[in-house]
Amino acid sequence: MSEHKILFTGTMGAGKTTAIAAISEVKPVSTDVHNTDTSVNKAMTTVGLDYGELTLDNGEKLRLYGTPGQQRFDFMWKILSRGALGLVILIDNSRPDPLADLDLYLDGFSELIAQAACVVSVGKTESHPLPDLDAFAQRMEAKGVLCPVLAADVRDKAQVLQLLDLLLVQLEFAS
Ligand SMILES: Nc1nc2c(ncn2[C@@H]2O[C@H](COP(=O)(O)OP(=O)(O)O)[C@@H](O)[C@H]2O)c(=O)[nH]1
Ligand SMILES: [Mg+2]
Repeated sequence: MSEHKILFTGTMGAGKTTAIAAISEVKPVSTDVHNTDTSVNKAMTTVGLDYGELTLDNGEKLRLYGTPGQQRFDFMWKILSRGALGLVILIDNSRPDPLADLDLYLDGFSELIAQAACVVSVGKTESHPLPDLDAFAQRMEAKGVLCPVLAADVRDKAQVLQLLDLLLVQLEFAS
């Protein structure tokens, strides 16, 4: 049985913990600790890792990691990226500058994105439709990055599975 590592990244509150919990077949591990960053309206935040597992129909096991969101932990992004097959970038569209958030992760994970599959998932679009998907696509195009971008609500298991499908299709595991 083969195993593959998939990363979920994004700002605090973008939905890394939610997404992994939605699809993990084991009780997810989350190192959420008390948030001392008062600029973020969220009781808990992830300074470490999320971890979950999902077995695909073909028997392959996905190890799902949520990265720390904050740039000051970008040294961990590199460590986590080793051997990863795919990256899901979660965008919180209710934040002040979601396109700048995208840039942060495109740059921070540029090596992984060049070698592996990626997908950009824009969340909270029901209340915050802008920037629209075109704007994200254009931002990537400007950087020469080609990742599918779609709106998704990671509270919904089916939508998180769809994100994984989009990664796996790029890796041609879907066949
Ligand atoms: N309304 C709405 N809430 C969302 C959506 N996606 C995620 N959330 C919520 O946003 C929060 C994300 O928190 P969490 O998963 O802890 O984010 P993390 O810091 O990236 O791990 C949760 O309260 C989710 O229920 C969405 O598309 N719409
Ligand atoms: Mg979290």
